[in-house]
Amino acid sequence: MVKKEFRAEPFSLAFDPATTALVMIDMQRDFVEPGGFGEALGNDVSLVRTAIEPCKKVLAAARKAGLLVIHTREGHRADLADCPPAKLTRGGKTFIGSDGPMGRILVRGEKGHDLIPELYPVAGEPVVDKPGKGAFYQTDLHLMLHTAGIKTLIVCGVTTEVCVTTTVREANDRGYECIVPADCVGSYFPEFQRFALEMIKAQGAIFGWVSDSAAIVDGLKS
Ligand code: TIU
Repeated sequence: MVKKEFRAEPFSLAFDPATTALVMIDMQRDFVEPGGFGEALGNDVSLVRTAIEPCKKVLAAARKAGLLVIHTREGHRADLADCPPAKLTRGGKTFIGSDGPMGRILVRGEKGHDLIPELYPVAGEPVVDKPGKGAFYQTDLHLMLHTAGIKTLIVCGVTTEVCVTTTVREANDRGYECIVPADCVGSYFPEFQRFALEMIKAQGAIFGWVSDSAAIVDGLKS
C-alpha cells in the first residue's frame, strides 16, 4: 500500500494510487458545446466550459500515475425505450431524442452524445453509458470498480449539482471515498456550483472531499 494524500476540505484525504480511479462524468458535446441538450434547456454552455482545462490537467496526471480512468456518457437508445416519460417530457416540451445541430439530443451514437475531443478516452479506458443522472444507476460501473479493487474516486465533469453530485452520493453509499476538484466540475448556475460543493464537504465530509486540480496533480506526483 502506497500512502499518499490529497490536500482537500474539510481535511486531507489519504489514498493509494493502486486503489484510486478517476471518473470523468459526461464531458459530452451535449452539455458543453452549443447546440446540445444543455443549451436546449436554456443554459449558457460557456459557464461549464471552464472545467475543460483543469480536467485536462487531472486526466494527464491520472494517466501518468497509472490510475484507472473511466468516462461516462448520459444518453439513450435510439428507440428511447430506456428513457422514462418522466425524463423525456417536461412541461409539455420534449428535448431528448429531438433533432439538433449535433444530431438527436442525448441519443447514443449521435455527435452531440460523444465525449469532447479535449478529454477523449484513450485505449483501455472504459466508457460507461448511463441512462440516468447517477453513474451507478443501471450501469456496470460498480462492478468494474469493485473488480479493480478501487476505494477512492476522483470525480470530475458536468454538471456539478446534477450528474456529479448524484454520482458522488451513489458512490458514497457504496463505500467509496470521493474527492471532487472544484475547478474540474461545472454548472450552468454559479450559485448551485457553490452550494453543491459546500454540501459534499459539510458535516465532516458527509458525502466526500472537495479539492482543486492543483492539489490532485500534486497528490498524484508526490
Ligand atoms: N441539466 C443538467 O444540468 N445536467 C444534466 O442533465 N446531466 C448531467 O449533469 N450530466
